[in-house]
Amino acid sequence: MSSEDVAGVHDVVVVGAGFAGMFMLHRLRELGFDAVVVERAGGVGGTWYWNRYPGARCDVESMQYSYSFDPQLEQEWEWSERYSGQPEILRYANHVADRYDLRRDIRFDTTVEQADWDDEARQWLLLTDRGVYRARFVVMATGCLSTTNEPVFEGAQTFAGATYHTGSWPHEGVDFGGQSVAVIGTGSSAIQAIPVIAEECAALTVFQRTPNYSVPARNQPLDPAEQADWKASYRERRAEMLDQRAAMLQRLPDSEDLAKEATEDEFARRMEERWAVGGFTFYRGYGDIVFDAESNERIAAFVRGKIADIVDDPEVAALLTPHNTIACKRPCLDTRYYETFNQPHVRLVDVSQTPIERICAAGVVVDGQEYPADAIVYATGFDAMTGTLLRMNITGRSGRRLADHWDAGPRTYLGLGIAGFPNLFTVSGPGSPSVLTNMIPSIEQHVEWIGRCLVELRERGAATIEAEPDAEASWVDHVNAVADLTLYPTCNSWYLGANIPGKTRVFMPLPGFPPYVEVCEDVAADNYRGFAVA
Ligand code: NA7
Repeated sequence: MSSEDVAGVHDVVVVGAGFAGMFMLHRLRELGFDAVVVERAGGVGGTWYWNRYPGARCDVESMQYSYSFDPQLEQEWEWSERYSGQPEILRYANHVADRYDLRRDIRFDTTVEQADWDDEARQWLLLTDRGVYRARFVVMATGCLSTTNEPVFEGAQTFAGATYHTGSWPHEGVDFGGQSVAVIGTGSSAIQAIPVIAEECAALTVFQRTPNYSVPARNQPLDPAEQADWKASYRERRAEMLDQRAAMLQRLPDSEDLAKEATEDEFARRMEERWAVGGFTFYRGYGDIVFDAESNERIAAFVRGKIADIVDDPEVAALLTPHNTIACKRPCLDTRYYETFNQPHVRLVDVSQTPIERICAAGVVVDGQEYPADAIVYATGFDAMTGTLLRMNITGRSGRRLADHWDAGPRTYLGLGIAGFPNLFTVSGPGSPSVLTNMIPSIEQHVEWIGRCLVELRERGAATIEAEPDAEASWVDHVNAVADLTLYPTCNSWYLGANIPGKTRVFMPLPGFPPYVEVCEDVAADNYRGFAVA
């Protein structure tokens, strides 16, 4: 089928068959809509389909990183570890696809190349590499981290060995046995991958531009009694999760205490306890970590002390030690990350002052020195939150391009709708809590909201819904104002788009899940306030 052929006309086309797209399809079917999903991959799972790098694992605990929409699914599925690895999460995604017979309405290996609003027909026209789809509504379930960031290094094409990106890892896996491997980047993907690659390869060279704080995940097999305990009270625990600012429960209670006010003893005791428990609970020992620079620095200093304790060579420890705000970039969890640098075959190269100069046939060149490699792993992250949407060449009313509308950073109403782009919904879009939360509950909340909205439109006989420009402008102001209350905008994170050269710096997600949900509910109850319905 060519890109010109009409592939289908539907009520709704959902783009993406990750956790958002799969649940959206299931819900739309239940609500009586004719929907299809188009998906560029050959299978379901979204981020878990692509990110198959060694050590890939979810940082949210398994009992919470799972769907809640079907209590039977929740009860029947058995997780094996505290945090699930990528293969297990992908098995879960495939199980969901089979269980709800989703595949018959998913068009795999289909990439959206353009999406145009047809004002006359009041329909979207989606041009894919496998034909044209027409639909009254489009739901972009395209994920926040689905377009890889591939920095251009001079000479990269001349490299004689194999290259990989953590975000699009070969399905058959990679055998690094006996090889000399270069890893570029030290974000959360690299922090997970480095210890595992180091176990396999003969020599590992890590090129670090910015050191990162990381806390032990303390992954372990999931205790069957703990799993049974969760299952016995899943409803209550899910409700409790939704009351948390990141839509997840921690192993130790969140505290609202101020770190700067704690005594030395109390501070050390609490931090040690949380370091030992591991996971994001570490970041919740004090309520002001992302609000108060002095408190933040105290917690950062604790982690710096841990790095100094773990890493044998003081020079390497110093290089691995971050000095920026902790938890300002996406917090990392690890399994023996800092320890890996004590191994004799692992070398750390600082590229903060002298960037990677070029890549040559034999390896990576920094400051005139050549570091030989048989393989290069780019762990260089993603064009987060907006990259995938912008790549789809979306045009709205009067041919306005999304790229122009978002010229000064993403603009949305509630992270769900965009002014001038009728009948287009974004799941976990910029301006919603998305990446600052446990993604699955956030996805479920958006999917439920969109589903209810479509039913409402159908009942009213309305053909379009569109964010009003004023509502969108106030929402953008609101997101900025909330972000400005925190320390988040102070560092070069992908939350801000700072990792992509030339990308406008705007803090994209909205901190705080429960107040956000309240606003969404309120908007719906108030006749979809801020949306024009016609
Ligand atoms: P991240 O967190 O964006 O990390 C990318 C890393 O790559 C980071 O250390 C970057 O350094 C580094 N990088 C990027 N470009 C370059 C160049 N040109 N030279 C050297 N180093 C470079 O991506 P991840 O995949 O680790 O994690 C993304 C999210 O996926 C994660 O937060 C989870 O939510 C799941 P920098 O810090 O920019 O100096």
